[in-house]
Formats: sequence, structure tokens, C-alpha cells
Amino acid sequence: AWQRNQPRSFSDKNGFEQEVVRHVETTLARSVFNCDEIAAYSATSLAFRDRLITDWNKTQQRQTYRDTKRVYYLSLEFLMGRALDNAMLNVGLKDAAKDGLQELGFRIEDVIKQEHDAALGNGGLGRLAACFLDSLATLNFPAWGYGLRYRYGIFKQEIIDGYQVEVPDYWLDFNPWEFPRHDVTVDIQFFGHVNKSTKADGKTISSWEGGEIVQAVAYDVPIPGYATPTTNNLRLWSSKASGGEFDFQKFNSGDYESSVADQQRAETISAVLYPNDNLERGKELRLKQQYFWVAASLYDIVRRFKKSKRSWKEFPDQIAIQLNDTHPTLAIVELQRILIDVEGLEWDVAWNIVTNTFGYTNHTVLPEALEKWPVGLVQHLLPRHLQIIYDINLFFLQTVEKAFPKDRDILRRVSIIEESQPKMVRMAYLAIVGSHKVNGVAELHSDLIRATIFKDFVEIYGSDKFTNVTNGITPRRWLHQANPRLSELIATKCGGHGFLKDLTLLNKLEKHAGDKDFRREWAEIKYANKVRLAKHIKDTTGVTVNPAALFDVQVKRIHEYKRQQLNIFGVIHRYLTLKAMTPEERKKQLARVSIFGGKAAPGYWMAKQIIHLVNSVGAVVNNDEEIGDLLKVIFLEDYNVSKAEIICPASDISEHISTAGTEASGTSNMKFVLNGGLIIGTCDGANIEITREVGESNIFLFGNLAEDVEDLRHAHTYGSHSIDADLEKVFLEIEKGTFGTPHDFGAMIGAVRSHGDYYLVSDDFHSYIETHHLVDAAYRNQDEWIAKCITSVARMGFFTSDRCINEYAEEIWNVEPLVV
Ligand code: 26Y
Repeated sequence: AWQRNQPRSFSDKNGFEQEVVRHVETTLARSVFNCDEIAAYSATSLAFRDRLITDWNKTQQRQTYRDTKRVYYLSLEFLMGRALDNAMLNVGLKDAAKDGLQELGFRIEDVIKQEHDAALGNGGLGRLAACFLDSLATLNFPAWGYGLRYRYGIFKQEIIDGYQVEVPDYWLDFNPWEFPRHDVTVDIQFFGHVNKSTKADGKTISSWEGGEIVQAVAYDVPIPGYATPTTNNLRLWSSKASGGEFDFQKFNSGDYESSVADQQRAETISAVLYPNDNLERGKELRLKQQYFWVAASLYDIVRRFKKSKRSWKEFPDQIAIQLNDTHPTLAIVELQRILIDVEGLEWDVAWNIVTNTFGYTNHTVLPEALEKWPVGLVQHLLPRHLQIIYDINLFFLQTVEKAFPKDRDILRRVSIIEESQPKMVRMAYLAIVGSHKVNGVAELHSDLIRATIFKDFVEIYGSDKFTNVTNGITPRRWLHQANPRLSELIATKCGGHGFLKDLTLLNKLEKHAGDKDFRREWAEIKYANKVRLAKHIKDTTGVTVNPAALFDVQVKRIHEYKRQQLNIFGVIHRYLTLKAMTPEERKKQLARVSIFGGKAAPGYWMAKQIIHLVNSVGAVVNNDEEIGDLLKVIFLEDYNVSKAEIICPASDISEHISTAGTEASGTSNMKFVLNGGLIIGTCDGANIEITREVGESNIFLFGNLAEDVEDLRHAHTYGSHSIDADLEKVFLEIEKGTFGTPHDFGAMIGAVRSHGDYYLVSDDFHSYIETHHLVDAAYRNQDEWIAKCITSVARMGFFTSDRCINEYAEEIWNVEPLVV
């Protein structure tokens, strides 16, 4: 008899084991007696995937049936990391899987480690998108993510002779978490020309014709919420030549090679994630990626909307689209094009729909990260879109002119088209004009964009259009999954694991900060986490570090504004100070391990020099017998999400030391504090709000304030600029050749000494060193240190991405959860 092939489910250890064995024997076609860790990982993932499918189908059916408003989060980056551990925890069956795997002869940690990170992002912006998906599902919001299915994620970093080497990250060999939807495809047009025609009623309509077509194929990834059946969808587009495998005309006429070449050219679009973080390079292929992804996503969204047979004016009541930075800004133009050219709506009616649909999140004030595209390039690739951009700009400038008739300069300043040579399309301005809300990602950052880069727009639209939503992180991955023992300990004081869904419940910990036994257990867990990281350090670098030393961590993308150079100069200063001591004095010093990690954009030469200096200092310090355990300098290769899950729980102090006013928010600062580490930081980004929550006595702040940066820079350039005396000693030591060929580091020193010290390294150096002395002193009093850590964790409730998503839902999207 015919049987419906139900996705199999299980709810306990035995059921899990049966499913694993079934997948090993059938799906993988292997024998259970010949099952290695990779096969165990594959079968475990397939078993959990089957479980997710049921919930996923139900969620999608319910959302379609109820037809309530949905959120679409458009992001070129989703830095997901591993999926298996997360899936097991979210469905509440990790313990069952652990026992089941043990009976089959495997340790669950080893099985989890087999999974390749899904590394479809650079850093903070991409990881934020991943945390948001987790919160959206956990809070039962009807929401989809839309992104690109890159064949290569962010490159793998190898350190060879102290230098970064990039290795391609081919990750799709076996990916059980994606479902190809070969039936969900969209034809995407590029190039061509615009045809104008006049209809009988005298209306002119434009149509975009000719050019070439590339096909977008959907791949769906289930996003399970924590302790809820809601399972949302992340749809990633992959590019492929249209018209099947080959161009058959060429194929039959014997032009086999060029047919293959066409195919490859089409596949190039979704081939690789651009590895620049906060650094715009203006590559044509990137603009192609942006349009390809945006057009496919909008086609999909509009198709779904049309099925509901509602009138167009209801579009913004049914759909909210959030733009993760300016990367998807073309969506604004594309929706306007669909509405006027394809659906025949009047310009004003269409524009009203568009602006009520979109929200735009800004993630940076750095000028080098603001996207601009040459008008000529847009014209060539997307001729109709350029016309629409010009029309949007024209109507916008007309309203500005009416409102500010006396201000001649404002039109030039706010124009979407920059009248430069060549002319440029300013994507951030287009995003503002086409959205109903614009938000920054931390209070200081939102204040800064209102006061600086978007000041004119605040004048034009009023301040209500500009808002703040301070970033957050998911406590499921960043506490429960990364630090299971701490999560269990917290649960004993917070009435179970409810805090994972309502992070403010952490405040119940506060009254236990003085409890001796609790502190001891807390300290034991931190120590165990440090032992685990020490082992990772030993395995990957060969260096032995003492887990009893103070672990000082700075892991994030390498960028001058994040000031890893300040950190390493500080480390050299510490080394010189230790060297100058007598052996007796040295014995009294606190042992430290300085841990760095992070990738440099392949074309960012200065960032690569910083990596080289860290490694060169490590090579000297780590082999200095006089120093021994007192100081170790480690550069951890290939920092990524799964490494962060080992590193964050093991930190005593982490560094968030950007030049004030440059780091929009930062999110790793939140991860470290949530894992019971303290931070040393500048008054920048979310550090300021973290300070407000945890209290000034529980954070080590230093350095100049954002409001003083401009004057200091001015003084460097036009006044005299004297370098801090201790920093100068560090420079002289580098120049003596203590850390290898001094020439290698000439540019780094020159940037501070002779090129205006744009990032204020010298201005902040003294304060930085002094503050590190305070850290040492505080760490000596372990009882009080642990109390600070516990108190800080107790006060971190605000920084969950759940709070953040609820704010977006209320203030920007106007969507409600679909209660299960
Ligand atoms: C235009 C292109 C080159 C580009 C590509 C990636 C520009 C920017 C980016 C990535 C930016 C990014 O990751 N920004 C970070 O966003 C985080 C989440 O809001 C913030 O916490 C962090 O401060 C900010 O640097």
C-alpha cells in the first residue's frame, strides 16, 4: 500500500538513535559498523533536520493561512555559524542526542565539531542578522530572511611566518541545512535599454528591454525558535545561467566552450562574499550581486502578496522590509519600478507604498564605508533604475526647495546624485528618502548620525523619522550554547532557564554576588573555560599558556579604527616594563595572556601589518625565558563564530577600544560581559549603555570622548603634535629591531608620529596604560572581581536581541507575533 512519506519525528533517546541508524544505513548508504564522526554528524543533522521540517511546514502554512503582516530582513550577510548544536538546544533534545550518541560510541562535542561554519558574513553586521533571525523565530514573528547563497563564505585565515594568508572557504560539500527549491526561480535582467511608449490615454509608460538574463534559484534554510514550534525561513539565492544547463543554440552550433563560459559567468554572481568590512571598493560584480539578490527577493515578496488578492494600497499593511545597511537599497527602486512599469500604478501612489514599506538601518559613520556607485555603472547595468533614481531625486529636491527656499547649498548637499567627477549615486541618501524610518544601532551612534552625516535630513523630515534601536545578541547561542555550565549555574538561582526567553530575569543573580559558594562555583566554571581555551591555543599555536593568568582578549575584524595597534603597543610597553624589573620585582607581577584574533580584508595593507606585528611580538615575548608565564602574546588563527563560542566564555577582560565615535555599537562587548568577563573600553558605541546598565565600577573606561575627537584631530594637523613619551619608547624599541625588521612596521608608527594620528592612539595611550594597571589591581582581589562579574551578568538583561526585535516590531515594522 502507498504510504505517505511523513517526516520522521522523535522525542527521546531511543527514537533519536533509531533515526540516526536509519540515516546512516539509508540516506548515507553506510554500515553502522563503519560509521566515523563525520557520518555521525551527518546522520545526527539529518535526524534533527527531519524534526525541523514538520514544524517549519506548519509554521509556513499557519503564516500563509492567517495572512498577517510579515517582516522581510534583507541582508547581504548572515553569519550563522554552526546549526546542529543550536537546533538540538532549540528543540530541547540535546540531552537525548548526547546519550544516544554516547551509546553509539560518540562524544557529542566531537560530533558537533564536524560541522563547517556557515560563514556568510564579515563581522558584526552579519552576525547581528543571524541573532535577529533567532529572536524573530523565538518570539514567533512571521519573518523571513533574504540573502545570497555564496559558494565561498568569508575566507579562511592562515598565519604563515606571521602573515595572514587567505584560503577559499568552500563550505557546501555537505550541507544538510539547506533545501534547494529548483521550482522557485526568478529570471533577473541586466543591461539592455528602456523603451518609452504612449498609451491611448496619453500616459507614457517605460519598459526595460533587452540585455541578458540570469536565473536566481532559491535555497531555504529552516530557522528554529527556542522552545517554540515556530520555524521561520531564510531564503538564499543562487545564480545560474538561464535556459537550463547550456545555451543549446551555441551548443548545437559547436560553440561548446563559450556555452560553458556563459554558464560560469552567471554562476560568478553568487560565487563569493566580498571580504571587506567597513571598507567600500565599488566593484561592478558587487553591484550585480546586490541587484540580483534584491530583484529576486522582491519578485518573491510581490508574488506572495499578489496571491492574497488584496489591493496594492494594503501592501505596507502586509509587508515590512528592513534594509540591513545600504547594501539592499536598490530594493526601493526595484519596488517602485515594479509598481509603475509592470503593475501600472501612478508614481505617487506607488511611492507612498514604497516609503511605507521600507526601513533602513545604518551601521557606520565611517566615510570609507558609505556606499556610492558611479552613475555610469548604474546606467549601464540598470538603465531603467537610473531613470527612476533621477526621478526620485527630482521630486525629493523639489520638496526640499519648497521647504528651504533661501538655502541654495542644501540641494547640493542632500542630492541623491553627487555632482562629482564621475557623478555618484549616494546609496545612504536614497535609503533615507525611500524609507519611513532610519535607525542607528546604539544611542551614541544614533545621536551621531542625526548630528553629522544625516543632519540635513533631520532638518528636512523632522527628527521622528530617525530613531535608535540598540543592538542585542541572542542569549541562546551566546550563553546557553557557548557556556552550558554557566547557563546551568545561573538557572539554579533564576528559577530555571526562563532567563533564556526573558533575559531581565538575570537580575535575580544580583543578590548572590556576595555568596561565597556561588562565587566559588562561578570561578570554577570560568577556570574550566580558560583551560579549554588554553588547550585550543596549545593545539593551534603550540604555545603553552597558564590558565591561572589573566586572559585579556581582543577578537574582531582588524581595522585601524578598532585600534588593535593600540593594544599591541600597550603589550610591548608591558614587556619593556617587565624587562626593566629585577627578578624580585617581577615575581610580584600578575601573569597575563594577551589574545588577539580577527581577519584583515585581503586588500587592507595596514591591517595586515598589524597582524604581522602581533605575531612578531609573540615570537619574541613567548620565547623569553626571563618573562616566562608573566606575559604571553597569542594570535588565534581564523577567528569565526564557532571559535568565538570557545573564546567568549574564557575571557577575564576583553578590549573594545575603538576611537570614540567610530564603532557604531559593537556586539562582542555584550557577548563577553554576558559570559562573566569584564571589559576595558572607550566611551563608544554600546559600551556607553553597557556602562549605564552594569555600573561604572564594573567596567574599565578610558580615553578621549567622541565630542573631543574633531578638535584633537584638528590640533594634530594644524598645531604641534607631541607623542606620548611611553609610546615613543615603544616605537624606539620596534625601530631597534627587537621584533624583527623595523622597516615592516614603519607605516604603523608613521601613521601616529607623522601622519596626524587620525585614530588618536597617542592621545589615548597614557590613559589606556593606566587603566590596565587598574585592571591588574582589581584582578588581584579575586573575590571582588568575581562579584563584579556576577553583578554585571545580572544587569545584562537589556542586551538581548529579543528586546531589540520587539523594539523594531513596535516602532518600525508594526508587526505582531503569530501566537502558536
Ligand atoms: C559597503 C561594504 C564594503 C560594507 C560591507 C560590510 C560596509 C560595511 C560592512 C559591515 C559593517 C559592519 O559589520 N558594521 C558593524 O555592525 C555592527 C552591527 O550593527 C556594529 O555593532 C558594529 O559597530 C559595526 O561596525
